Amino acid sequence: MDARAPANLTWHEGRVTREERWRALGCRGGTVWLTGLSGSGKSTIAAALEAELVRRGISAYRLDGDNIRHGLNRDLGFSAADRAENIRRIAEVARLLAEAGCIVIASFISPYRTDREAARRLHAEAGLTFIEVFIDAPTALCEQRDPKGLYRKARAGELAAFTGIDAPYEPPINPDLVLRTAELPVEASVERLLDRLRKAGLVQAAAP
Ligand code: ADX
Repeated sequence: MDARAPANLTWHEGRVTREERWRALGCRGGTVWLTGLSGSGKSTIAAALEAELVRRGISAYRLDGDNIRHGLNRDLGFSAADRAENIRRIAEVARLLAEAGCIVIASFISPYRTDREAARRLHAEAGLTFIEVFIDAPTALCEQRDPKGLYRKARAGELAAFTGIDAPYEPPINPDLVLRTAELPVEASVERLLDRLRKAGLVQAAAP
């Protein structure tokens, strides 16, 4: 039982164990967490990996920064506290989807180590795989790409607390995988992710 759980609530066990669920559905859940600057390539890689997994008949689902902030997290901004709450909620959702048997592909700047570590811990406590992937691209390159024009706005002083300009990004110290998108085409990144997923036992060795 979680020591922080509110009083007067009872956890209800279902009739199906995780193993029974996964065996019956032919799936294995887990979370791939992509972290990196805006414009580093997280969303592109996430979409490509999702498409490849689904093509193979694997239940995969993307959780993406901009999308989640349209709905579930529309009440949150970009202060350190709001970013922490953003990541906390997403980690909880990822854990639920992973438990249900999905390979969750979470792509969020997630600039703070402590927030990412909390997401990892949440999965570890539940015995679920969590793979942290650093989407590594130099700030200068992200700024040059500037797919949404946000670096330009930040430089012009029209957007405050923009990651990489006037808000911090803390790179992972010991990520499970690093993808340097300045050098690596998207397909090669997907191959490396598939390798990592195979190693973790979430994807079968042979492609169908
Ligand atoms: S996080 O820092 O809380 O993990 P998240 O990944 O959800 O960020 O959202 C990042 C997206 O929000 C960016 O891709 C960008 O489109 C948009 N955005 C708007 N304002 C900011 C800002 N100040 N810093 C970073 N991203 C911002």
